[in-house]
Amino acid sequence: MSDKPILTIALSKGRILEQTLPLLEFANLMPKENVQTTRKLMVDGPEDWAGSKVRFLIIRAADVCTYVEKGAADLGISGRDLLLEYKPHVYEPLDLKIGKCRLCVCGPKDAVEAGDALITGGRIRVATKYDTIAEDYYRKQGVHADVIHLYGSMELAPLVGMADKIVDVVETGNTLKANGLVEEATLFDVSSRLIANPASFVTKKKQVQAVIDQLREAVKNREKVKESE
Ligand code: PRT
Ligand code: MG
Repeated sequence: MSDKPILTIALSKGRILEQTLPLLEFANLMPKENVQTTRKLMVDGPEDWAGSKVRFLIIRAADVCTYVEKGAADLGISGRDLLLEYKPHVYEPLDLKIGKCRLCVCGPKDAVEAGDALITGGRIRVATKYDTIAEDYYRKQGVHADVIHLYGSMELAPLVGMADKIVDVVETGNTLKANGLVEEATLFDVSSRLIANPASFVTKKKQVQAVIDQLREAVKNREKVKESE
């Protein structure tokens, strides 16, 4: 039996996994199996990485901050959108500069272009999975947001008259356009962040710092390659 400490890293399955893997590869931190196809939720990584045995958790993007906050994972990769919404007690030592998008308030093209804010009696119906961000945004304008919590495809809600606006992330803008919506306001720029459990930062300082350093180099390398393209 190996008595090496285990370093657990939570990865978001879904759209940012594909951009995460080249960074892990550069850092020699690769999962032993293809995490894009395996049905396993826990996958082994290198047996000896900075004195630790590494393992990966492959979980829903919105759950990564929970695993890291609770200490079930030492490190994780999460979109800034989710960190701003859930405000987990974690450190955020590195911007990985992947999964770039922006968190926006969007509405029906005709209403936005006509300057109609769609506020009725100081209230507005907002479809989103970012409940707190949406409520805060409208509260600051003296408007009460009746939040309709959805898990995806927010763009449909105004189309069927269920909501006046949506608060969601936008990347190319193609989904908005295809559904007759436009951006009304940009709230935050988003990219994926490396996050760390505060206790792991102390108890596994050497390994956690090594991951930060190696991934920082991987990000720098990726930016350099992109510039030269
Ligand atoms: O999809 P699932 O329900 O499993 O989980 P999830 O939506 O939480 O995860 P996933 O993998 O879809 O997104 C994970 C993270 O990727 C998000 O938290 C963001 O930080 C980041 N990201 C980057 C995006 C996008 N770009 C993006 N374009 N997340 C979602 N989208 C969606 C958006 O919701 C909208 O429906 O893509 C659509 C808009 O794309 P465009 O290109 O048409 O503008
Ligand atoms: Mg999604």
